Amino acid sequence: MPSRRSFIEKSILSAAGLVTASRHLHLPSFGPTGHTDHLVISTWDFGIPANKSAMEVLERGGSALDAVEAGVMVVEADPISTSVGIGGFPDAEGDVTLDASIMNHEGQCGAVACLQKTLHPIQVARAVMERTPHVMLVGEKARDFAQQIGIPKTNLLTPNAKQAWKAWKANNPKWRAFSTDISNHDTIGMLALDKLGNLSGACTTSGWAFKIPGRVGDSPIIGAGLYVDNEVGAATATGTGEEVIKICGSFLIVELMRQGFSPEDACKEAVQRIKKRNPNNPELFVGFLAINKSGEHGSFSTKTGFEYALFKKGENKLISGPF
Ligand code: SD4
Repeated sequence: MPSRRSFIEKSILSAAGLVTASRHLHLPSFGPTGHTDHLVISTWDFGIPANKSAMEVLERGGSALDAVEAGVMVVEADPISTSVGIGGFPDAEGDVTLDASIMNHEGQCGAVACLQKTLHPIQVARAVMERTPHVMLVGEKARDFAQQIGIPKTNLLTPNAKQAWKAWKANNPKWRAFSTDISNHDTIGMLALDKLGNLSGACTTSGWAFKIPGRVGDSPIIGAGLYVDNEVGAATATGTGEEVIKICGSFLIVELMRQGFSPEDACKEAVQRIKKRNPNNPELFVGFLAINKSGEHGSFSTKTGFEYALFKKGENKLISGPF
């Protein structure tokens, strides 16, 4: 039985004859309980161990929110990853600064930006959501807040990252030649659907390698790097955050799914908008990942090379996304 709201939305859609939306109209198949199996999906190959941790939470009946937090924390704590948490490449002055956001099925959200010396920025983002009336804390004051809630300081600059920064600095004394190459853009964005059919998402990164100090990307910006609407679906982004912010990428994708786009078609439309704005930049990388309320998933990226990890029905696999 459709709700009054969805009936009205569909009627308006047909009455208006919205060609674009109806061309993509996609009716998700719901299981007997109103949703399909629980699942977790996340960007890049480090999504595999992250999904594993998140799925353990979902399997024991935990919430999607707890799952995404536990999942991304695996990558935040991994010093090998040079684009998330400890081991992340620093800014142009050699400081590792982190951006993170989290959003739950009630539309509650929290974020931190330009946060230093904190092993798990996602925990601070969640605390902003749950323990303050605010959505985002930034910089030194975000670190003060982390201290107040008992999160100790951690040095995040590993010897490997320091060496990479020194090598970069030797060739870029005036912070000029920033690269948008795919190699320094590897945020983890994770979306989960739990056994109750609720959605949540998390996104965490050290951002653009050797960025201008103070730069904040899309990952902590709700609607850009992450968005969740429990009636519709969820989306997250990786890649050049400036371009994601300009089109409100994740919010756009969720709104397109609301109009009937499949997750993949919604991601593709977002990518096409970015491509249209950047006709002369074939190297620009942005990738989107989305799931809808019935657990269907999809991705799309501006160029080849994007992969994501999907854990569903006992199988945790890496998928090459379309571009
Ligand atoms: C940013 N989108 O800061 C983030 C980081 C990234 O893959 O590079 N993601 O722009």
